Amino acid sequence: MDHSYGDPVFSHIDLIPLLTAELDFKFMNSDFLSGVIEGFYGTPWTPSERYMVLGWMQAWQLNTYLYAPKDDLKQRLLWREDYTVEEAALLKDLIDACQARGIRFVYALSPGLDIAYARDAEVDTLKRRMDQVRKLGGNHFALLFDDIPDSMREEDRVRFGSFAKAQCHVVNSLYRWIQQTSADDSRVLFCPTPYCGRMQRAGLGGDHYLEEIGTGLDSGIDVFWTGPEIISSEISVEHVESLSQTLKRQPLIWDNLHANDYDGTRFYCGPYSGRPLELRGAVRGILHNPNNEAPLNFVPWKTLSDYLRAETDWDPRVSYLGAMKTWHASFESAGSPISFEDLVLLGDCFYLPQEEGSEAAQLYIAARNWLTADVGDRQSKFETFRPLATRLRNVCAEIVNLKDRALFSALCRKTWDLREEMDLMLTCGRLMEADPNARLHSDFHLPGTYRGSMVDKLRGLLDQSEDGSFTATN
Ligand code: GDL
Repeated sequence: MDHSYGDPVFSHIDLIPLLTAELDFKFMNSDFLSGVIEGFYGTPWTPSERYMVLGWMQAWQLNTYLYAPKDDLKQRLLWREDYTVEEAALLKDLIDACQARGIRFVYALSPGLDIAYARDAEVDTLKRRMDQVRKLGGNHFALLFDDIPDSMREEDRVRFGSFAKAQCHVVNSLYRWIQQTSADDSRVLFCPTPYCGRMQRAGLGGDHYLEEIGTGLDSGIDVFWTGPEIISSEISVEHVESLSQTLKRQPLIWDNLHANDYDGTRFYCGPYSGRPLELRGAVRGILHNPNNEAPLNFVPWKTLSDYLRAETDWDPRVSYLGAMKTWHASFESAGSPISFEDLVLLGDCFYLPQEEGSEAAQLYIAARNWLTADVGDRQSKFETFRPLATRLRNVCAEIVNLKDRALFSALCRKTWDLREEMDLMLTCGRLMEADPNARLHSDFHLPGTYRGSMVDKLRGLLDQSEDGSFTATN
């Protein structure tokens, strides 16, 4: 299941006393689920990363951790296989660590890739798998049916007639069994096959899938939903209210706002945003599936916690700057110091999937104004761009000197690309400065090594326009 277990590493935890206050807010009580889903594709977190995450969660009163790494083989592909003794011991440590911090541990299984819903033995297998986790101390479970084949086996069709009914049968059977045999407060969470508005409109899972879930799934089971999209820049109250009618319960938000598993070159450290405060009253909870790189989630979770605690006013940018201020303490460099202002400039370049922070937006406009200017204006436009670009270049370069090597590892591949672009642009600017008609070239950006990947080449063949459609490039 996982890698080496060392002692818990509490890096950054010395920051926590600054952040912990006596908190007792409505959306932080334990019925309202708030917290973290380890639910991304890619390498699962290491034990020490998980301890760090749990420490932050405890400090920020996020009450639920959902164990669902897509690439723990026994969570998904090999869901029928028990954990070995060694793996079980690691899981027990994690469950204990959650309990010690007052965090609800939820264990997820994703059997949807190949489960035969009609076979009772499959339900028994799921019970056996859950029982192993229960013996380790876990008593909350999730059954996830996201990202699975949208076709049914003949035997399932004959017995149930629809995907939704087949899934209700399996999940209800497990729910009843858990209710009879577990602690009173055990929660069961369910992720439907269509789990966002776009999938619902596309009819994923078959006709009336969500209606059948609404009527067929026991009302005590929570249903996940990611919003209008898989990665939703906004989730409105109206959107979830209309869904609640269909589901006959309020949804539980699976929030992918900061997930970056779909693009290894990016990460998101912008604030939790695009969700009005009123959303909290319209859902059963908000669980956040974050950046793969655990250390990069400091600002996302701190701002999520601020959002959950906010009473009447909520300004994501203010929350972001406050969280960045605290995170800045982790950017101690063995080389030249990194200023708070430069960290914000860097953070603004890795803000949110559909949005740059204001300083990055300003830098982009300055770059565009310079490169599209008439020859006569170019120099003055370059003078606006140059100081910003130089600061950004230097802070990217300084990342290699971070004393916090876990933070360095998490950042270095992402900041490398940005530094390369700044280097190239500054080189071009200098050449143009000397001669407006100079041939632009750089000895460090040569064909093949720079932008030479197969992916880059393929990207060059299709242009995407703003409405999302593609056309072949000429
Ligand atoms: C998804 C996956 C999730 C993944 C995310 C971002 C859900 C319910 N499932 O669709 O595991 O990390 O997109 O790529 O969101």
